[in-house]
Amino acid sequence: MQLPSRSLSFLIRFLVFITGVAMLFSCGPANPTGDDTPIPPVTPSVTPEAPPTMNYLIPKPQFVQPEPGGFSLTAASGIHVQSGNEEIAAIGRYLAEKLKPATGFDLAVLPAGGAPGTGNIYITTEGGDPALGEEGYTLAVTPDLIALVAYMPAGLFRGIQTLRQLLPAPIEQSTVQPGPWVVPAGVIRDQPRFSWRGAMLDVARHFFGVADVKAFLDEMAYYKLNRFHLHLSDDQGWRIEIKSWPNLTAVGGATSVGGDPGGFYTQEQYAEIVAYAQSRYITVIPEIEMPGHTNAALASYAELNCDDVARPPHTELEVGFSTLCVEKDITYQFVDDVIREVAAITPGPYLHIGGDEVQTLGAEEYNAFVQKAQSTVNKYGKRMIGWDEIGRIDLLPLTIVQYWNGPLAVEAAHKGAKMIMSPASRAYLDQKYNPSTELGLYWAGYVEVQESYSWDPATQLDGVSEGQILGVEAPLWTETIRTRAEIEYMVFPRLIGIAEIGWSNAAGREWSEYRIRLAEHGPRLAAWNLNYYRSPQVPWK
Ligand code: TNX
Repeated sequence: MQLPSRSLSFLIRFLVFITGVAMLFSCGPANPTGDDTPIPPVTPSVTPEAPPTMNYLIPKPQFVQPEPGGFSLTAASGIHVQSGNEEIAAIGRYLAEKLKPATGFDLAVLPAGGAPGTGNIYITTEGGDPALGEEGYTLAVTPDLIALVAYMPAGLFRGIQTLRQLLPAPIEQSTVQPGPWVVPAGVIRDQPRFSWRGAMLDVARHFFGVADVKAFLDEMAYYKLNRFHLHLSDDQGWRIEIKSWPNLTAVGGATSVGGDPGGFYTQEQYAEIVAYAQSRYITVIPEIEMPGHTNAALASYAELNCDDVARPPHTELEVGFSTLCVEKDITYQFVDDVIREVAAITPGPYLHIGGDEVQTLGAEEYNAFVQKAQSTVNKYGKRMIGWDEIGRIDLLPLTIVQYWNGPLAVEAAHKGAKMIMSPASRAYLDQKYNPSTELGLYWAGYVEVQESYSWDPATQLDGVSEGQILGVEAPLWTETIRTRAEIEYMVFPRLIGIAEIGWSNAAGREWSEYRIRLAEHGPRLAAWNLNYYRSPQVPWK
C-alpha cells in the first residue's frame, strides 16, 4: 500500500508538535495516514519487546518522545528512498550495508513513490523542515513504519546513525546474530548545537595508511562528527605528495618518530580519503605546518634553509627549533606551490597552516610570514585555519583560530575571529588517562574520561562567547602511537564525549548520567573489535 507523501509529512508534524500522542498509540494500532484508509495488520501480531535504546543515544538528541511498542525489522523490510535522487539512494544503500552483517538481511533499497506500506523504512527530504538546518532530522518510528525525514541529505545520514543506535547492540556484530531486531517506537527531532565537530589525526609523527584512516572515519560517523583534520606534515615526516616538490615525500616522507617506518599518501590516495569522508558527510581539513614544524621539508630541500644546507632527519620529540627561511623568495614559491596543490585536491573550504611553536623567529618575521601565507591560502580559494599563535597577526574576516593552550587565540577572538575549541587539558587525545597509561604524553595533565567530557566550549575561556565558537575538535598527536589498536585505545571512549559536547545541548548534560549511557556503548565498541580504554569511571556492560 502506498501512502501519499503529504500524509507522511502530516504524520511527522503531528507526531512532533501535538501532545498526547502517546495515548493515540496505546489505544490500538495507529493509522499513519491520519485518514480512514485501512492498514494491514502488523506481523508478527505480538511485537517482541522494544529495547530501551532510546535512553542510550550518543550524542543525546535534542528532543525524544518515546512511545509504546516498536518496529520489527525483518528480511522483508524495504528501504524506500526518495525517488530520483542518487545521493539519497546512496544513503539508503549505506544503511542496508550497515544492517546486513548482523541481521543477514539483504534489504532492498527501492525508489519510493511516496511513503511505503507497513514494515518498511522511508528516507526522504520531501517535507523536511528547513528549521532542521543542514544536519538535523526527524525520526518517527511506529510499529508500522520508520520515517526518517530531513531538510538536507546530511541530516538523513546523521539520522541513520541514530537508527543504528536504536537497534540492539548486536546489530554492530560482523556475523549473523539471532535478533529480534526491534526499534523502539517514538519520535526524535534532532539537530547539532555546533557546526564544527571534529577529530584530528597526526599522520606526520607516525604514518597511518588509507585503511586505518577509513576505519577512523567510520567510527567518527557513528557519533555524528563532521570534520576530519589531517595533520600532514611536521618535523618528523611529510605525508602528502606534492608533484612540484617531489623530494618532500621521497626524503621527508621516509622518516617517523623513533626511527619507525615512514610513508605518505599519493594525491590519488588523498582523494580516496576525501571521497570516503564525503560519503559520510565529513569535511577533510588538510594541515601543512609552516613556518615551524618543518624539519622534514628542510631535510628534503637544502634551498629552504637560510644556510642552503639540508637538515638531517629529525626523529626525536623535541619541537620549536625548525623554520623555513622567511627571507628567501624560494620559500614563498614553495609555500605557493604546496598550498596550490593541496587546495586543488581538497574540495572543502578550509586549509590549516599550523603556525604553532616557532621559537627561532622574531615576532615581526613570524607575523609577516603568516600574513603572506594567509593571502596565499585565500588566493587559492580557501579559509585559513591556524593554531593559537596566529592570533598575533592581522586576521582576515574568515580566518579561523584553533585554540589549544594559550592566550593568543583569545586575542584573535577579541579581533573577531571564529574559533575551534581544542583545549589540551580536555580535548587532547594523546594525553595519558592516568599515571599508569603506557601510551601518550602528559604535559597538559592526565585526561580521564570524565575530564574530557565535563566542560563546555562556551564557558571554557573568559571573554569568548558561544557566538564566536564554531565548535570542538579533539586532536590525536601520534608521537607515541604506532598502530591502529593504539589509536583506538587513546581515542575511545574520549572522542565519544567530545562528539556529544559538539552536538548536544549544554543544558542537562551531566557526567553522572552520561557515564551510564556510555557504558551501554561498550558492547557496540566491542562488536567492532575496538581496543577501547575500559575506564574505571564507567560502569561498562
Ligand atoms: C603540542 S598542539 C603540539 C604538537 C604536539 C602536541 C603533543 C600544537 C599546536 N602543537 O606539535 O604533537 O603538543 O601533545
